[in-house]
Amino acid sequence: MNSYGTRYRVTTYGESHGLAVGAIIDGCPAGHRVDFEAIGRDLERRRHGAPRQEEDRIEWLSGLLDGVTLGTPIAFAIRNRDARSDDYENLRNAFRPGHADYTYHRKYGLHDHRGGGRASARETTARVVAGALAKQLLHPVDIRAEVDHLGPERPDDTRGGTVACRVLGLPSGTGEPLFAKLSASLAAAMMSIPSAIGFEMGAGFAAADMAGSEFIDRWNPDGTTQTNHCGGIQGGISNGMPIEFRVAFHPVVSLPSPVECLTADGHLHTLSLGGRHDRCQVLRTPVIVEAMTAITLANFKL
Ligand code: EPS
Repeated sequence: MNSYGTRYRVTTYGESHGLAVGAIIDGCPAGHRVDFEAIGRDLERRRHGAPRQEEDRIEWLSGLLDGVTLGTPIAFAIRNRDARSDDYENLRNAFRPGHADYTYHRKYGLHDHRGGGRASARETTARVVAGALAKQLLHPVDIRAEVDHLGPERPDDTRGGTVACRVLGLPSGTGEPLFAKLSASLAAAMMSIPSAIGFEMGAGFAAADMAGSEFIDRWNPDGTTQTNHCGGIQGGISNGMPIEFRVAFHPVVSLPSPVECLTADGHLHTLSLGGRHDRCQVLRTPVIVEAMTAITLANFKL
């Protein structure tokens, strides 16, 4: 499944070391004048600090006339120009512990070993572009994510962390009861981001240890609440308070030091990994969280 959304449907394509990554966005309404600079700013936030030097220049292929959306599918491509596939030769038939390469191979019988292939963070460039456009459709709703916490820094190692996201100005009534709860939809969107390993709304896991009298968000007469332990969602539907959630990301599993890998024929070999991997990808992740939030909310809005 490479598509996300029904009304604002984003289909991403591309492997880390293929010709390009990109997406087709179907369902973007006609007549929207695209703010290309805002999209460029979000792409730069994602790119900044990446060990691989990609220009991330967007080629718009369809769906626009003079910078205005036509209501037809919007397709774009971002060429991969700095891939060094030879760096991955020793991973053609060997699997890093914890990497998607292994499960892709088990499922399909083959996988693109170059730079993580489809599982690479490179794919998230397409999400950020589609999300930056979705943000514009949601105006004046404001989506802000930032690094909340980082794991300890250790020499020659990677580290994870959490990203906190806040949505301001979302009217009450967004989300559907039961199976398309806004909370459930956001959880699915966040857990689709590479290396996501946890999701919590409002007080989240800490709510399990709170008494009911501590947890409840007491009313103000205008329907706002004095606290926001539920993260702005009651019964799966936004209540008009800020939407607040956090996403935990595990450390990058491509370690800088040699690691024991499993070969396709069942042997363990200690390998030094090539490739250029983030020591802490969490620093580049907030804009991806914002993008997946925007795409989710655009679907509900449309
Ligand atoms: C990645 C490995 C690296 C990262 C890449 C994600 O690629 P390479 O080894 O080909 O240099 O740079 O991320 C990006 C290129 C990007 O734009 O975020 C991986 O293992 O996921």
